[in-house]
Amino acid sequence: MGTRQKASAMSTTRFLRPCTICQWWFLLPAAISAAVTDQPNLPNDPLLPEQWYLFAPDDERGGAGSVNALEAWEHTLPANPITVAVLDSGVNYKHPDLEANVWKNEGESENGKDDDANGYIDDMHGWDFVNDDHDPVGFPSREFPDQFGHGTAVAGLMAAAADNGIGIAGIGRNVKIMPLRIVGEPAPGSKFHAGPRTTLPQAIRYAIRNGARVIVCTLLPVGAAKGSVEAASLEASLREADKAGILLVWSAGNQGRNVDTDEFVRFPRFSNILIVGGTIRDGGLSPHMNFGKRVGIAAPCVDMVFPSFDGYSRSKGPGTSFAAALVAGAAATLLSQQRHLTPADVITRMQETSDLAPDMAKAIRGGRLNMARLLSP
Ligand SMILES: [Ca+2]
Ligand SMILES: [Ca+2]
Ligand SMILES: [Ca+2]
Repeated sequence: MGTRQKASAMSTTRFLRPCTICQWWFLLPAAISAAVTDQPNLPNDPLLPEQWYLFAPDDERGGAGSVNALEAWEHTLPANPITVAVLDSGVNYKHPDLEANVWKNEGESENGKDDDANGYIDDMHGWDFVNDDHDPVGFPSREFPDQFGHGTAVAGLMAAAADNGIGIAGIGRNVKIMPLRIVGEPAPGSKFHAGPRTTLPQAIRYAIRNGARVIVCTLLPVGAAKGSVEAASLEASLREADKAGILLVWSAGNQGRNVDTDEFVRFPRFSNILIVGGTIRDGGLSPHMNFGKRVGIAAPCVDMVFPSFDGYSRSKGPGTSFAAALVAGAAATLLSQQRHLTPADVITRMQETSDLAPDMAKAIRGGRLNMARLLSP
């Protein structure tokens, strides 16, 4: 990163730092072919065999740290979808593996008018709060290579279409993605550019007022001065989300530090917020990921394959963004089956059904996500 670019990045992200999930993503051709197992009931997505965390712990494709989504899906009935707002760098909602599961604003049509009078013109599929426009797709950016496709990865791990013969299977069932772009550079030629201090509370309010039951956010709140307008605005929006009964899934971050201390005291404290840590393939916590008693649960955060801006990418991680995406997908699946659950209920249920690896109880509050047990009748 050059000096000018660095300065620009600093100025827009001092309040929120992008999780560094992506060292750099290895871009793969759009059409990846892989051997698909002919096991009955297994979704036909060609990259599924690489999604190790979906398999049973005793399956050689899975391992001790997997969350057994395959078994969870057997217990999951088709249901009206739960909308999850993805507050991130944008989502390529036209990606062929995502488009079937993107939220659509039924009250809106593309005509230059705010048909549903929600304050946003032509917000068919969410909103770009960075550019203040109706297209939250984000865009590939040379200045922000680490944000390239970040939101698309999170959305895909959570809710890519399963059993559609392409790419991966998202972990969630009955889940819709609401793309809300809150961080990144302005589009070329755009005059408007808002930073995360502004966009985060706006996006939280949009999610609340447009039907999301879950919000997933993978950016760390660091450094909003206490008593500042920005801090007050965020606090007010978070209180509103808590009152509205919306589960907020927040990644713990990737600094290897204790979130109960120092700068992380700014992690908001509301009962609807679930902070997610990261585990590795053997099921233990990743030593590189943040921990602490405020971390409510952990989930796999390594060796991922996911939709990218124009195809699929792989990352070894580690990154709690991955883990947060998996937890948000599992939580939304649970809510689709038991719609009356409050965020606190969901958090308790996830913790009670989680698995404890050795020494995990000392480091975080919950254990590792066990999706099969979470969804078992
Ligand atoms: Ca509208
Ligand atoms: Ca319209
Ligand atoms: Ca797929």
